[in-house]
Amino acid sequence: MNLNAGTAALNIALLSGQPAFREPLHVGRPNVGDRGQFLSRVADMLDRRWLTNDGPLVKEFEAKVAGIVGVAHCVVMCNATVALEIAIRALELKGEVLLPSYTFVATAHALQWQEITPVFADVDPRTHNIDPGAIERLITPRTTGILGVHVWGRPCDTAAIHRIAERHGLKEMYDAAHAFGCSHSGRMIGSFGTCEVFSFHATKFVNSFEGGAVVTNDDALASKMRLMRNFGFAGYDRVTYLGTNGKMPEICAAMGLTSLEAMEDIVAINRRNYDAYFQGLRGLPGVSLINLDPAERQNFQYMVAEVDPGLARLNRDELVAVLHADNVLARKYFWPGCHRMEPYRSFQPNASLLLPETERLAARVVVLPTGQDVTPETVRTICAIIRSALEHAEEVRSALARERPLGAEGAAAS
Ligand code: T4K
Repeated sequence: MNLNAGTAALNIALLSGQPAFREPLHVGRPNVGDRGQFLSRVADMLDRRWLTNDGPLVKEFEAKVAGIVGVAHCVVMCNATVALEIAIRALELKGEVLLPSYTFVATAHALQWQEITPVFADVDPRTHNIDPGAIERLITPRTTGILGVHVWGRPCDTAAIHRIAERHGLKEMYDAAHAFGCSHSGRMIGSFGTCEVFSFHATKFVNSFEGGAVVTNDDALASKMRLMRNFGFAGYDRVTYLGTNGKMPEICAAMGLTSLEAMEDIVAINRRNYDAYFQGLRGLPGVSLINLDPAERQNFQYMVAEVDPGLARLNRDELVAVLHADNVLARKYFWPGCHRMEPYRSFQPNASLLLPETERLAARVVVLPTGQDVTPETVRTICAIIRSALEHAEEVRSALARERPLGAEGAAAS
């Protein structure tokens, strides 16, 4: 049991010196499927002596992912960042591409790595996703595409983005790193735009240790990406395209297949925790959890709260510091926004003026632990810490001021 004995609702480590949890509770602790199945796949792989390069486990993983999403092609890669890079190059994006700044920095890096300028559009604060209304005014003659991100697995307004893309002759693709297993208007995410990219990183809903995939219904694009992920080899000694090494090894596909088999169990666990958090934080002024549409399929992988500094008695950073002291390693994704990270910060020093909603959101969001390692009892303790901290806001603030000299970011910045 991870809980420290004698944890009472009013005990928060910042005031008592006694953390609620002995071991750190991480956001993004991997979920692990059936070990027996995984190990037997690995044993078969070793017997076959086929370890990488489009092996049978990779092919099986691709077929299963494509089947779940309902698309013609799934091209798996070593991670989603490389998958984004390959998809961007295969789509022949260049010049400028529109995307949100409120995303993991890999989305922007995948463009900049190819000397394409990421142009950050503001987000809709209700969905945390790129605001179609903000896209159109940023389009210039150099714009070639829109790269939407389904943040937390909640879909972008794909219909509006599609209309804009068509009107301006732009390519449309999505970073669906968070959205495997989620649907939008009854259709699985993965089937929107020309292509979409999933992440199967260890911290994701379905994981293959490291991994990613591009899914598409475009036959020519899929063939091109298969060449690109394998140095451009179209057979022994014949290179027909500029390529890289984006291959997924067989052991990763073994984990991915095992993880796919555990999907329903993990959804059930995440859903149970989601309900427990809603119950635990109900009625708390200034702290709200994001809603997921019950009519759609959800993976419930991210447990996302917003702290309204006008209503809550502590701000987000103060609350994160409280939670860290209790060994709850809540995260401030995606603070401070890509536009405030290098190299974008130097390239576009005034970007924040165009991104007021992104700035506001990045200062409010806190992501809480969920997944197999988190029980409803753990959730109740986390919620009790949050309630207690807000009830004792003045004492918390004094304790934080004693711990951190003015202006220091401390634990909350990590
Ligand atoms: N697009 C979007 C929108 C994304 O969110 C991401 C990745 C990408 C693209 C790129 O996908 P990949 O190229 O990674 O496939 C984590 C993940 O590393 C990253 O994949 C993810 N998004 C992002 C949202 O979160 P970090 O740097 O914040 O955390 P990390 O990986 O150190 O893990 C978080 C915590 O989980 C750790 O503090 C400890 C725990 N952990 C982690 C691992 C890997 C474990 O307990 N065991 C583990 O094996 O980025």
